[in-house]
Amino acid sequence: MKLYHSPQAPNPDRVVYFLRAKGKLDAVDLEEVSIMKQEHKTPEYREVSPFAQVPALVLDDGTKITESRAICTYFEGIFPEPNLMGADPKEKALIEMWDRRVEMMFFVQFATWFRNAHPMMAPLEVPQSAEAAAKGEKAAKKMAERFDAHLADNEFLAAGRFSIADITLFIACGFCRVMKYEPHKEHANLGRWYEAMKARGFAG
Ligand SMILES: N[C@@H](CCC(=O)N[C@@H](CS)C(=O)NCC(=O)O)C(=O)O
Repeated sequence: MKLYHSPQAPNPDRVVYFLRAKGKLDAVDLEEVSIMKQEHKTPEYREVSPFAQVPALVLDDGTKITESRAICTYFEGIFPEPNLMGADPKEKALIEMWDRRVEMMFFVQFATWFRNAHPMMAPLEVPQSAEAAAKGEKAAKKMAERFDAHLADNEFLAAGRFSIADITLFIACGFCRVMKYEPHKEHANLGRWYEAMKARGFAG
């Protein structure tokens, strides 16, 4: 199977880190797609990913899976160990709850800020909107405070153990650097958690 990815872009990185945490990065052929060169907008790549987004996974039978979390769900199914998405209904629900909070209430908000404010994104976000940027910034920073408060009493984000929710938050926090914003340096609990994730190297 082939995984289309863009190094340093957060959604593809999320999938690559997930697969690495499974110890299965060598199970896929990695093909790089440069977003900055707009390679994701070519007719050939749109055959793989009609919405022109990265990552995308193409299975050996030709099935195309886009959406980073859906790709992770597939990997979780074929590579069950170590479990990263929940082993029973309660864990699955708690992990999904936190993972969706990271994705929708933090990362999408941050991306709205970044895409609407960073000059590098001007060719991709047409037109950029200062108002949208300000709303995204405010919402993302508010959510970082909530993660920090949660991590005051919790070693991991969800279900008391390492999971996809930690991977998604780790990637998102690291990516915030592009706006000279490092939530893990502004919040002590988030900082302690971030260092623990780094030290762990996502070995599972
Ligand atoms: N919801 C999608 C989002 C994918 C996405 O937005 N990918 C970005 C890279 S991080 C992209 O392809 N951007 C291209 C563009 O905005 O033109 C997922 O989780 O896979």
